[in-house]
Amino acid sequence: MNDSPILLATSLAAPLEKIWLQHLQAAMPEEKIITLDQVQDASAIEIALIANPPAGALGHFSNLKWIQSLWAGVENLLADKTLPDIPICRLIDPDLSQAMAETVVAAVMGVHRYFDIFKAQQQKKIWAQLPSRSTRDCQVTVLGLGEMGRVSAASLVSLGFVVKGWSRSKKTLKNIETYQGADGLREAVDRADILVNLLPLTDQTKGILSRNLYQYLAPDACLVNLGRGAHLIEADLLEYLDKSRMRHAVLDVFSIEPLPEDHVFWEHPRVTVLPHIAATTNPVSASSVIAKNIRLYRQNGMIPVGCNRSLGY
Ligand code: NDP
Ligand code: OXD
Repeated sequence: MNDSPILLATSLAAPLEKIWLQHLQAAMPEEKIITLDQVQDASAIEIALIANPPAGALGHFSNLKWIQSLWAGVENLLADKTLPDIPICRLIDPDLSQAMAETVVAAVMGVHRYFDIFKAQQQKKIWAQLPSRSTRDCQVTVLGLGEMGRVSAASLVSLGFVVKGWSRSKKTLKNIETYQGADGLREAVDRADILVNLLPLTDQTKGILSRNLYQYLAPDACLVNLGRGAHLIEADLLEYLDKSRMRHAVLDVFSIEPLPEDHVFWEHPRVTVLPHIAATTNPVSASSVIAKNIRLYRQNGMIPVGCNRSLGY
């Protein structure tokens, strides 16, 4: 048993935090993992595992060396000025990327096969067929080619879609036309039938899903937003949907979550609302990833690559 306990600091409901504690402890029985209320000597703690901990909760852990988030998105953590200036590592878990790819395929296939239209027809008891369209004739553009975007884009390629991808730095990916930087955005989305957002939320990407972008999409295009709610300018999307310049939007993330009961998206005929489930962290696989990270640190002091604070992700 290591002398320095690992801190688990979350704002999860107690039963959920307990589940995490059990899985983490099972994945690394050689470690002692404690929660905030069990800390006796704050100076003994070098590693904190966190999921949106209460603001200021880590301020007095003077010997913290690194922080491991239980989530993939870190925009709230990087915005929290009370966190010490040490590496913050986000969750990189192949199971999470696979879960995301499955959601992307489900959402893209759903609109590609017109399930949105058939659902609307069902509500009016309309029996009307639509001509089938090949995936070869459907262009999907994926914004963000990181842990989530790459696996999702590859899954779409395997189904025959014409896939384009956009990232900050240049990428070479098999059977995917890639574009980068602000200059590459327009070409990446040009005439896309389906636009999938898997970007992190940063100062550069906030509000990116706007009419400035929609104007380049194919007529009747569909949007799949699985990144963050603040990527989306809601008024622009509503205008495009209501004027039938866009056919459908699948939205998993919202500026306010849970989505308020009176929000127009709930009953909008051209919107599918998902309750932020595109890729939910799996405590079993995540604990195994985190245990590996901690063992590497214990063995040779290696800290996993952290987020880049100046880039914001
Ligand atoms: P990564 O950091 O691995 O990838 C981010 C990608 O976005 C990279 O390809 C990066 O480019 C690109 N990017 C970042 N900024 C810009 C920019 N200004 N212009 C162009 N490209 C940019 O993140 P993940 O793939 O792990 O996760 C992405 C996001 O998905 C998370 O931040 C989170 O918001 C969301 N998410 C949502 C979930 C859900 O359930 N809805 C679950 C998990 C994550 P480059 O490769 O050049 O660095
Ligand atoms: C995450 C998420 O960032 O669930 O992990 O959105």
